[in-house]
Amino acid sequence: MRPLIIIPTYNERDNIQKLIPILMELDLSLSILVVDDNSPDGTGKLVNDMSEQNDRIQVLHRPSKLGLGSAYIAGFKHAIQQDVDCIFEMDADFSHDPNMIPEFLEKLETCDVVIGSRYISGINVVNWPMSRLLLSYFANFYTRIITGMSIQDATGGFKCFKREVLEQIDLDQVRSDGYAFQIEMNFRCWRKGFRICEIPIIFVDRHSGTSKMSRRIIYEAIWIVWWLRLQRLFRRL
Ligand SMILES: Nc1nc2c(ncn2[C@@H]2O[C@H](COP(=O)(O)OP(=O)(O)OP(=O)(O)O)[C@@H](O)[C@H]2O)c(=O)[nH]1
Ligand SMILES: [Mg+2]
Repeated sequence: MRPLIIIPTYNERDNIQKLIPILMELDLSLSILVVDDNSPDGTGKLVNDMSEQNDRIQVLHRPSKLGLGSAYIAGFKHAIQQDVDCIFEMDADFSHDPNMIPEFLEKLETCDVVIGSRYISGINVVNWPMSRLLLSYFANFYTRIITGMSIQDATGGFKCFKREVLEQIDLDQVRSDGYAFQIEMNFRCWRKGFRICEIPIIFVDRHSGTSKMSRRIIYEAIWIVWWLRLQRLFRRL
């Protein structure tokens, strides 16, 4: 398996500087694609310097903060042009433990999409305020009810797709950006009949840097699940 790990970044200099060497030491034949939105803290420049030293590290520069969903779409399009077998989504801020990657790869032998789930085998979230945990937990409950998907953690951002999955999804049609982006990608995979599996992960709140969580991200997720339901009803998805 040749995995590609996509990491979108916006002002994650300290985190990415530590994360990339850890990923490289995992001794998997993985490569890394950072999608940076011209971070004012110089994240893009830092990764650029790293990529000149190591051809397993790549960086895609975008002109400004254009959103998480579109960063992943740009990364996916780039990824499927390359000789890789599976594509990961991963945050830069150490909420996602790099040591879990081998377990995703193992699970991929029997599934097409593997989601790192905070909500199977209990609630595995460390250091989040109760309000945020409740929001996330409720968002997942709401998503299950409205969309009909039985995924426990549909908003999680640590996941892996077989390349065939991303090749078959019409990436230009994906419209959402924040947590809704994760829900929409899962929904599209589910409607195409791909096997979606979850494995338990422990999610830890960001080590450093600032949060990009916003009200807009929540509102988007609220209406997108209804939009997905309608798309399904009219058999457009
Ligand atoms: N390229 C790009 N990356 C982004 C954007 N928004 C967020 N990110 C990155 O996406 C990943 C997830 O974003 P986070 O801000 O950690 O989102 P979160 O985990 O829900 O919330 P916090 O950890 O509380 O900030 C991180 O690596 C961010 O740097 C964006 O607009 N563009
Ligand atoms: Mg985070």
